[in-house]
Amino acid sequence: MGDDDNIRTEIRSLISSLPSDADFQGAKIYNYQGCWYRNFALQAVIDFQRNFKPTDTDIILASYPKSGTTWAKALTVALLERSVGGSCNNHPLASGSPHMLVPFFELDLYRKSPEPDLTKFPSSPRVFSTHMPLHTLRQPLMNAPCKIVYMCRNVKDVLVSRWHFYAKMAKKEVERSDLESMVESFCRGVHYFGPFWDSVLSYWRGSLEDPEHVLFMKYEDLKAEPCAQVMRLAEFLGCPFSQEEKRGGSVEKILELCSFGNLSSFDVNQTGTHNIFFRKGEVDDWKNHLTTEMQKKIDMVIQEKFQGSGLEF
Ligand code: PAP
Repeated sequence: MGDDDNIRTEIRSLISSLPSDADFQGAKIYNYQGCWYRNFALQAVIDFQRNFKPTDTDIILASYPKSGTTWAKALTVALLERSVGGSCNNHPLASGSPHMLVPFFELDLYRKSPEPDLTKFPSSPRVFSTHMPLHTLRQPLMNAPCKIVYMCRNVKDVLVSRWHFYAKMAKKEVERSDLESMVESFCRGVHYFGPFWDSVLSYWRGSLEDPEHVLFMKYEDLKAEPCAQVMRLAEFLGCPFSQEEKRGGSVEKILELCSFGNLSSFDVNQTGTHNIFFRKGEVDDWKNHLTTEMQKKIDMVIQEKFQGSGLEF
């Protein structure tokens, strides 16, 4: 089925008025509110904006793709469900992948239906995810006091992760020419859910303006100081660890439950795609793949776009 087949006439005419370009694979992408989307995701974004009704306790996990979304989803589910007990085998994460437990607005819920039934949502509080930039969420959230967590990752690792992911999806070996095209489209700012810097900066500024409702996290920090970062996340979500839990090793248990090795070993293949979200899970793997020329190009763009923001990679 082609990208256009499920797009309603009304949305088609709206989309046709938007700036368009092609991503690194040559697929058509459209710029809506400063962000690039394929048309099926854009239809879902518009339906989400029109129809989503927030509740005060909603949690939204946001990220640019390949920044640690799966990990953030698992950690959030594990933090909220920690009364379920210590055994890994009877935990919701053992029978449902993080992506099934925490659906994306634009890639799952509103992609399937313009008005999905959210009354039977599996978790309470409801936990959603998105790759949309913060300004696109503002209008539908209507100042509801939702908690928004943004996971950010070094863009060079993001690019390498995406390159491998793309090859896995296309069921082929990684090809250098694809990586070159990705770096090119990244530096132009013309890529799915990009520009990267607009995604990151929207949430970075949001977190500075409203730290009670927007938490900015880094994949690298989670790797370097996992306990401190998980406690920070729990605090932000309003479910801090008690002293007794800390003494009992609850933080470490959650980290173990959500570790790369553990999550990737769960047999949760209902969607058949669980394993494509796990590759290496390391920091600085880009050093094994990017040429010096690619690195320099990316560094120049990053320096220019993040200058003065206070954010460092
Ligand atoms: P998504 O945006 O498509 O949902 P996302 O989960 O953000 O994907 O990114 C996948 C990356 O997170 C992979 O990185 P890599 O290609 O560099 O290896 C994946 O390995 C990594 N990842 C997934 N789960 C974990 C985890 N529990 N701990 C650390 N890294 C993880």
